[in-house]
Amino acid sequence: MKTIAILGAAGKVGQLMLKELARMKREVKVEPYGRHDKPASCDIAILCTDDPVSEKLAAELKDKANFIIDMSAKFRNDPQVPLVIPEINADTITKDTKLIASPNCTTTGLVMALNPLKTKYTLEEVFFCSYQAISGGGKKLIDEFNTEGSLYQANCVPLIGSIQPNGFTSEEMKGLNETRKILRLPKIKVRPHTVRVPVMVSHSLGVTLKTKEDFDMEEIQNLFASQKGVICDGKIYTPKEVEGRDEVFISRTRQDFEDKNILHFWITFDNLLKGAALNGRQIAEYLLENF
Ligand code: 2RA
Repeated sequence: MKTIAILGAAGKVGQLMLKELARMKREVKVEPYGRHDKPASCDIAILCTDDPVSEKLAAELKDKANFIIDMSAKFRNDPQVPLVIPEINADTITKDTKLIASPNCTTTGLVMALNPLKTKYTLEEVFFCSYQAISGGGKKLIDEFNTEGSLYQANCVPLIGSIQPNGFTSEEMKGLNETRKILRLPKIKVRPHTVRVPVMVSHSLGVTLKTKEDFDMEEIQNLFASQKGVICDGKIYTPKEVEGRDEVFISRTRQDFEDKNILHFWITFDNLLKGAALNGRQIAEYLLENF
């Protein structure tokens, strides 16, 4: 039986990953480890750790694990490391791949929506404003939110991650860099704005997309609906309704009233599932099925 080691199993992401691995399509042996444990050899190691610990573990495990899946941001921009959403770019994993990165949650929802449109339209520019759940900030933010007088209660906080020298936040820069890498569109312009809102689970994004060609709205609806892992059925979805669901939900699709090559829509999805643990499990399943 194949063995999957979870590093950082006691943390929030690690706990979610353990729960998610219980949903594996095939039977596997799951071995939970702490962040500083030294695991035995395994088929797949999943690093549910922060950037510095992931860097250390990836080096330590390279001869012990056939594949390493890293859930942190450490390797996402490394050109040698595939950044994978299995429905979109599993083909970037080859037999020589050792390390695979799983993307940022907000980027995941965005690219799941953009990917099917890429086949028919030239995607030029995307603006998004995110409405990100408290749970995305982990235990630390959940505890802060539950403290009397927290800034995050009944409020919107337009700061996620750290401010970079260019004035954007680290979360916003992930939206740019990871979108370009996953979609293999190095020139797409991404205009991000990320905001924390008092919702416990499920991230949402208001998106405006500009393409070279004018949109055919019937085709747009069909393209969204054809993407595996996406639901776009004409209903309006809110974060509360999609908590615990695997799919990315797209609604409020509408063509701009002035420019026919501009499309507006709303995305909402469970940030802890497709935005994190579910994507990790899907990468593991892909590896077990194909290598
Ligand atoms: C957040 N995107 O929601 C982050 C989680 N990695 O804060």
